[in-house]
Amino acid sequence: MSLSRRDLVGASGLALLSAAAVSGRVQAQSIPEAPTTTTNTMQPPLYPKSGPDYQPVVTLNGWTLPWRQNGDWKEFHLVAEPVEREMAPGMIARLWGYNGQSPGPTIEAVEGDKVRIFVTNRLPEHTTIHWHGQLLPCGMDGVGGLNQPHIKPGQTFVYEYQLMKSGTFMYHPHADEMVQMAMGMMGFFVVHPRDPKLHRVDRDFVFLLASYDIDPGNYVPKVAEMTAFNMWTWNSRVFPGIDPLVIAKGDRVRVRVGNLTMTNHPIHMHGYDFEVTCTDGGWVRPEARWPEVTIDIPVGAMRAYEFDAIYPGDWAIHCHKSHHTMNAMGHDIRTFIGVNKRQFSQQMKRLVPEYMAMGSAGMADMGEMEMPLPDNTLPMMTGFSQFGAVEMGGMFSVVKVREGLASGDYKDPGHYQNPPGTVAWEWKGPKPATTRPPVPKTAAKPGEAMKVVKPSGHGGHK
Ligand SMILES: [Cu+2]
Repeated sequence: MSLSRRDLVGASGLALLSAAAVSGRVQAQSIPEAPTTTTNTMQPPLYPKSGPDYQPVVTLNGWTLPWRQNGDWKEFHLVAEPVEREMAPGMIARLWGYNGQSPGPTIEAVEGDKVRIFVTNRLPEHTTIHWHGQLLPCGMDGVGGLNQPHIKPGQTFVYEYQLMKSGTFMYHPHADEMVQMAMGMMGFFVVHPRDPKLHRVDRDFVFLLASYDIDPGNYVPKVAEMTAFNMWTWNSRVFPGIDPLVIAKGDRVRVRVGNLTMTNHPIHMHGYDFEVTCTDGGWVRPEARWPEVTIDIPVGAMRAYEFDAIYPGDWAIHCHKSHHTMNAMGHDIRTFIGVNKRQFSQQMKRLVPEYMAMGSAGMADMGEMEMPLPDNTLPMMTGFSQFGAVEMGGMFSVVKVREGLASGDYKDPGHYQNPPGTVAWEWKGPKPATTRPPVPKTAAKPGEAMKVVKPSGHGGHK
C-alpha cells in the first residue's frame, strides 16, 4: 500500500508543521512496512544499529517496533486492528491492538530524534493516537476533533515531531476512548537519553497495566464498563502467563510501569527497596528520590523505579490490591470461613446435587483444586512453584535474580535453589503448653448464620 505525496500532505495537517518538517515530508514518499506479530513471547531487546548507543528495553510478553531511517527521520508504522491475545494458556481474548497484538509494540527512540509515525486504521470505527507525555506541536497531540480529524477506517495518518526529552511515555487512542482502551489499545514509548551514559541500566523492563471485563466463557471484553473489571493484566497477560523479570546478580535494573486502567495499582516488589527515578513528567532528581517497596501507580500515569540486583532469589512482584491478583470470578462467592461445611453442604446438596463445599477455612483450596470451568476461562487463583500452589492470578509475576546470567539472557532460569538452611521449615519438636482456652466449636446452623438461596443459572447482585 502506498500513498501519494498529496495524500500525505493532506493527512498530516500542513499548517501545523515547521519548515524543517516540510523538508522531511518530501522524503516521505512511501510508507514503511508495518511489522506484525501474533506471538505473546517476549522478543529480545532491539539494539540500535545506528545513531547513539542505548540499552534497549524489554517488553514483558511483547516486542519493540522496528523502524526505518529515512534521511533525518525515524519512520515507524502502527496499524490499529482487531487482534487475538492469549491472556494465559487456556484463555484467548479478542481485543483491539496494534500490529497484531495488544498492547501494541513498544516504540523506542533517542532524545532529539525526529520521528514520523504512520498510523493505519483497520478498525471498524475511527481512531487517533495520543502520545502521552511527549512535548510536541499541538496538532500532533492526537485528540480527535480537537487536534486533528479522526482517522477513519482505511485511512493512514502521519504524525511527525522531534523528541524533546528522554523518558517514559505511552501511546493510546483519544477517540471513543472508553471503548478503545477497554479493548486493549495502548503501547509503550521509551525515549533514551542522547548521552548513552546517562541513566544507563543493565536491564530495563516495561509493562502496561490494563483491565478488562470478560465474563467467564466469553472472548470479547464488555466495553461499557466503568467499575466492574475482572481481568487485571500486565501487557494484557495474567499470572501465570506473565513473563518473569529475569536479572543477573549485580545488574542495575529499571522497571517502568504505566497505568491505563480505571483505578490505581500499588505495585509491590519483594526482596528489595528501590527508588522512583522517572515519571511520565521526566527524570526525578537524585536528591528528590525516596526509598519504597510499593509504588502506587495512579490512573493515567507512569512510574519507573531502579535498584541494584544484589539479592539472588525468586521474588514476588504484584499489585497489592488482593482482588487484582485473581482472575475472573463470579461476584457471588460468599465468605464461608468458620462455617461448618458438612451441615451446610448437606443442605446445599438437596438443592444442587453436584455441590462441593469449599472455603470453610479460607479459599486456599481453590488454588489446588482442578474444578470444571467454562471454555476459555482461567482459574481464579493458580500457578505452581517448587513448594506448591502459588494461589495467584492477574497482576503477579516473579523477579528472578540469578548469579552468572549472561547479559541479554532473559530465559526463565527455573526455580531458585535456596542455599541449605535458608527456607522456612516446619517445627517438629514438642508443642508449647496451651496458654489460652480452645476456641468453642459453635458451628453455625444453616439458614441461621446465612440465608441459603437456591442458585439460579446466572449469578449477579440482586
Ligand atoms: Cu491493582
